[in-house]
Amino acid sequence: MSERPLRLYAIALSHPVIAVRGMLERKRLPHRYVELLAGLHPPALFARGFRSATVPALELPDGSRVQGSLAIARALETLAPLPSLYPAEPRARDAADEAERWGEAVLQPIPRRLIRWVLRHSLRQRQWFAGAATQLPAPALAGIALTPLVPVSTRQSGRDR
Ligand SMILES: N[C@@H](CCC(=O)N[C@@H](CS)C(=O)NCC(=O)O)C(=O)O
Repeated sequence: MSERPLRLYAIALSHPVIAVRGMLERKRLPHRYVELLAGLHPPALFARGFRSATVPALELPDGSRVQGSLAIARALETLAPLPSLYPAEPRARDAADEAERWGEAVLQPIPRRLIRWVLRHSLRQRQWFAGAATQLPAPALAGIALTPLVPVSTRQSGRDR
């Protein structure tokens, strides 16, 4: 019987998802890309057995689930060590680890907060988002439909400032 493929659960425009797609590409790992509806992805992840609300979320061939781009990088290194995502030379490796930590803790939250703010405050941005980041039809109308959902979604993820 053939092994289950890796499955990457994602939403469009997510920067950590784009990072994980780069990792899978570098390692040439075949996988299924499953795009969820942005904003409603947390319940979709829980329904699939994940324990937290964020993408990227990866299901491994043995059925185990990993979330968070850093944890996914480590899991992929274990699953397929070569080619490595990291430099071999120890000092370069330390620098790569530091850059990775900074990217996750400091850089990542900035665009996330910006997009939540503009989605709350601008209908035009909600309409753009509906077209660019969801599979919803008729972005102009979908943007209006998102109006009451955006504050709920940002409150749920605790980042509505
Ligand atoms: N540090 C995490 C961040 C994951 C994250 O916050 N993903 C966003 C999309 S970019 C998300 O799914 N947010 C949903 C929520 O916070 O409820 C990583 O690198 O994977």
